[in-house]
Amino acid sequence: MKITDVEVLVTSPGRNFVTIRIRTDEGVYGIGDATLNGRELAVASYLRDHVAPCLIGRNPFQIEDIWQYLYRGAYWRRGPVTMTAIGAVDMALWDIKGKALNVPVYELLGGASRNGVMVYGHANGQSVGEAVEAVGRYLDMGYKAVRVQAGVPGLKGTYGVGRGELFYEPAGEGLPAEDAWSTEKYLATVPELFARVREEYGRDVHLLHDAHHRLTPIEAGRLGRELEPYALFWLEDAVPAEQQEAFRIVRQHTTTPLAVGEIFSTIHDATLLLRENLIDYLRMTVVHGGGITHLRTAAAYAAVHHVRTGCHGATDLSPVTMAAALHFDLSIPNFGIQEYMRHTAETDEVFPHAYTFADGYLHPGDAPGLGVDYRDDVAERFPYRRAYLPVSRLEDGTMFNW
Ligand code: EZ4
Ligand code: CO
Repeated sequence: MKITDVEVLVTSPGRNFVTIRIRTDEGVYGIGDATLNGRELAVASYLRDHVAPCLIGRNPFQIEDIWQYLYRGAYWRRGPVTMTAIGAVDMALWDIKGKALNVPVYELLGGASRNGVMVYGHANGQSVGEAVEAVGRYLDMGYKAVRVQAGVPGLKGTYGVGRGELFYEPAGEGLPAEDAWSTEKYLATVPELFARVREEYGRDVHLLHDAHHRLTPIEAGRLGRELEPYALFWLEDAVPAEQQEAFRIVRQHTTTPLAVGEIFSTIHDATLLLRENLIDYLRMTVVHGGGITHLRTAAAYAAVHHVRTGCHGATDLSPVTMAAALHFDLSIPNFGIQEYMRHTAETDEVFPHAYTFADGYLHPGDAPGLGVDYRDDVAERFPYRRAYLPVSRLEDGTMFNW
């Protein structure tokens, strides 16, 4: 089998997605997600202009060799644009192999290790009261785990607080929106939020929270400690993780489990975190972490250090990534939880998929390959629109972390 064509497809069914489709001389094709939120066209160009010409004529069954060729061969290793591009190619190759052999990808990865993949949804509200109510709606839908975020009084545009009920979508058209941030105001609301949620719904639900890279190590230690009575499943992105050593301080001050890694590009972003047991969940995912091939390396390294996975699964990760993550999650021994933000109906129409939700669990389905397709006829109705994630400033105007 030989690769004959590589297409890079850009569509915007409610938000932008970049997709790669790799065709072969035997008629089998595979698709992969190449979406990097707010920087989509950089990856599209990387794939179209630099990667596609090198793939033509190769044997798509040589997934590992092609991964090494793109990683080592670029000379310029790592980085989100490169690793997203490699991730997209890798997904498409696993899809091709599954379809050619007529098995779902999880069978190629060692087979199912569990019946389904526990997912968490995003409950949020402008106020603590609204967020508490939103948790109830997720429990009614069968979720066993819920992430909870509430607006911070006095701040414009808090991370994690959406406009609709199910579709939190931070990216917006036009130039980047500007949010305001105050750590003092934020820290004053979060413990109350979780106290209210536990009071209302009891102990029998996993609760998660995302601090989204906003805290210093000592502030994160304080928040983690104050949340201990509410027994969170995890506190996510407590501090920005460029400096892995910072997690030593957080760890010294709290037993709240810690998750990090949605913006990591390779396992090298997490080696110290894992070696020193500084985290509990690794959030790298297929699209931004170099594909299924590299995520297997990352998960294996994590397993040695008692760390489980908690793959990123926001709306900017397309249904192709969601499917790839589910095949991966189903197969590995140290799966923890999977984030699941539902896509809009338009997105699901562009990407018909075999995965299904029931009783708080997703299952990738048993269609050959990844079980996701791409409908050109629908995609063409939604041309690319420039969009950005927001930026964030302190109340005095200082640029901060979004
Ligand atoms: O901000 O995916 O846990 N989920 C998140 C997401 C990220 C977006 C960025 O593109 O942190 O909401
Ligand atoms: Co996050």
